[in-house]
Amino acid sequence: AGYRGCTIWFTGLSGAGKTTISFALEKTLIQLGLPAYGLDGDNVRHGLCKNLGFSKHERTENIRRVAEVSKLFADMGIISLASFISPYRSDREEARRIHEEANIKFFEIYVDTPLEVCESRDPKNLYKKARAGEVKSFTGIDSAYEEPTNADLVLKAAFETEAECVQRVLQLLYEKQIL
Ligand code: GGZ
Repeated sequence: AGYRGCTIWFTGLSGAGKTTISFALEKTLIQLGLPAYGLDGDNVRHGLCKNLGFSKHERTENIRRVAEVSKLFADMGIISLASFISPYRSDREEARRIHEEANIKFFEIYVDTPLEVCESRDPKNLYKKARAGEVKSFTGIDSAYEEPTNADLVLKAAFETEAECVQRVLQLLYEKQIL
């Protein structure tokens, strides 16, 4: 079967497992001979979006830019894996619209990990800093996260292994005739 470029959009809290799952998926897709590329805060917020912070307005602009770049990757035939908190429903809808307008498939995946679990992981101590008021407007603490209501897939990453999550995304791509 041939492959089709598309965007797989992972949304969820900081520490939910978005990047971990998407990079494992990227590795698997490449092993299958499919071009895939992961975009996330680490490779976008230091470059393309380095002038943006975490206000509502700046997050909206961050998501818009990433959606435009991801669309271009997908248009080149790449399976683009975008992992961003993308806390606002309207921003995610705009990302979807940007793709659909260009006839490019877009799948929203909600990495649904409870705040308590994310906060207990806290690999960068950001939740701790947010609780202490040292980091402001932190998603889940003093900034909103609007849960998806119509995601293409929901991953309960606290209860499913990384490998199971990857398999479920592959299954989705198969059902949607991407693979
Ligand atoms: C949320 C923040 C914040 C604030 C810094 N709120 O776990 P991380 O560290 O590696 O991932 C988070 C990342 C979120 O960037 P995104 O581009 O995905 O956000 S959004 O989609 O809302 O634009 C976190 C870190 O940046 N970080 N400050 N205040 N996350």
